[in-house]
Amino acid sequence: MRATTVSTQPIAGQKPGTSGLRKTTPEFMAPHFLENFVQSIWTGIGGLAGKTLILGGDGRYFNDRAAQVVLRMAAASGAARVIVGRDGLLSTPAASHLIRSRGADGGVILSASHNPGGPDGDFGVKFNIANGGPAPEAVTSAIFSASRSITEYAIVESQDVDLSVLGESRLGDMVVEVVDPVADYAALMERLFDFDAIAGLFASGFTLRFDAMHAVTGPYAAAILQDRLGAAPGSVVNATPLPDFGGGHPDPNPIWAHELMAAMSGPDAPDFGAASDGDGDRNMIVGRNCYVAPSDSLAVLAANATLIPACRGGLAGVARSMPTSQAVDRVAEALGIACHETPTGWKYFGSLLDAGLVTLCGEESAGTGSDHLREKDGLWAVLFWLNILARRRVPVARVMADHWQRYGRTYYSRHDYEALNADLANALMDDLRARLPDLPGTDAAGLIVRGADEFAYEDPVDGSRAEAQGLRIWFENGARAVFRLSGTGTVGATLRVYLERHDAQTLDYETQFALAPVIAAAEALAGIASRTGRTAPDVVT
Ligand code: VG1
Ligand code: CO
Repeated sequence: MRATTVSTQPIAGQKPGTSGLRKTTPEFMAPHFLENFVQSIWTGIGGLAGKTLILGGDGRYFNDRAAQVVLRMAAASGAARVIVGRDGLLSTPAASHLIRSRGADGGVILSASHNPGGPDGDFGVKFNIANGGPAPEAVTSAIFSASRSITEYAIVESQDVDLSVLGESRLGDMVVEVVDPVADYAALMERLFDFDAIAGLFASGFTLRFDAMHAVTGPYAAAILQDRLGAAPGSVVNATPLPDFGGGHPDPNPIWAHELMAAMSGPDAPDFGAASDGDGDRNMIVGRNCYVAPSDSLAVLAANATLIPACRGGLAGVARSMPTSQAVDRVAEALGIACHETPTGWKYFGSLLDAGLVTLCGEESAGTGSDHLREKDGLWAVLFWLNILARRRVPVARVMADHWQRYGRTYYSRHDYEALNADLANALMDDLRARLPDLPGTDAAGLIVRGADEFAYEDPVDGSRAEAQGLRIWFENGARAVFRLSGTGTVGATLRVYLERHDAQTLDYETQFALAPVIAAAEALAGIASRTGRTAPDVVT
């Protein structure tokens, strides 16, 4: 088989963001775009000769074509073996697990995660390293710099590899091994959780609705929740991955998973509801008439961790991204364990997990995970909750009420302003950043500012530093507002405003009401409405 060298030139904008490179699908499908980026990955990791890679994606539009390109380019660059999920599918956590369990050198995940898919949607490529986790900053910058000086890429000429049949074939000298995307992952889940207890819960009549949002978790959830654990057939809805996610937005939050939210309200609602995102690493948890905020979910998992077999011996420590609420800090304090605060994005948890410093970690954006692999893991979080409920045998609402009773309630919300003019958004951040030193002691719509800074992080394991990770403002009543620009969008800029306030007395406020003073203070400080003309956020979670 002949490897062809194709001349190309650098294409601007191939800088990986919070989680891989994301662009609109047409941009990714433009001539040489994907090929340039894939070749830049190979260069950025020091070549592919003799290496083994994992490959899979979330099934979105262009997943199938892109998988064939990656295979042909891996063969041309001398990879020894690529292990691919059947039909080119793998959830992000399943890919992370396979990298680890098969001792691979890394993996390519074809996904733009929670971004919509389809010919007019988004596409993305992520590269994970040998520990199973997202490539750290040093690797993504090497990839980016390779993309800026690329002159050619190598690709073999061949027919498409048939990815619908399990087993091995060859592409030139490279072995292509097609594996069941679910099997290894399901076996891992069975080792971490008490499947007998969860099966007993379902046998007792406990009802579930898992909304796969037409994304990659459908086959995983059906196999594990229905086939192995005995949830009633039909408990997993929207279970078939579709190239455009059925026209939906595969982002598990009350806005985009409104169908699930509606199904979970009222006396006849199922006992437990959950949803996941495009690539299966996020989770939304909702009980009957009871939405669980992601930051609270992380805190509840930490507080109840010893109920699952994998954590029977306790937690080494926990970690959360900086904008995530401090609910889990309160649990860590009570448990006498460390709570690490990292920048947004799963790549920052990897070294802490590798070093055994933390067992659980999570983000406010519906991501939770543990040391079982190196990505956040949607279905894992669902099973964790089910294991807790199987042991405690109380409704979700009661778990939350008990938790708040003990730790107080950390009211929390994120307000997103999407598709802003990028210059305008940058100017808003620049101006606020410049004013940070003068803010302490000033009054912001009635709240006195106690402190303000720009978050920077030094990794305690490898000493690497990440600067400019969000503007933090604390108020005298203990409330906090954080301002950050998203690193996953594909159009303009998205401003995220993270709002938080702890209350030990009143536990049943409506969230936006409880946060009203902090929302007003954030507006007074940043002038979002006057600068952007937006009077309300596009998405409130
Ligand atoms: C967002 C979330 C972040 C998450 C990232 C990837 O990033 O805020 O917490 O890790 O998406 O999630 P940003 O930069 O847009 O705020 V996923 O499931 O889309 O890969
Ligand atoms: Co995701």
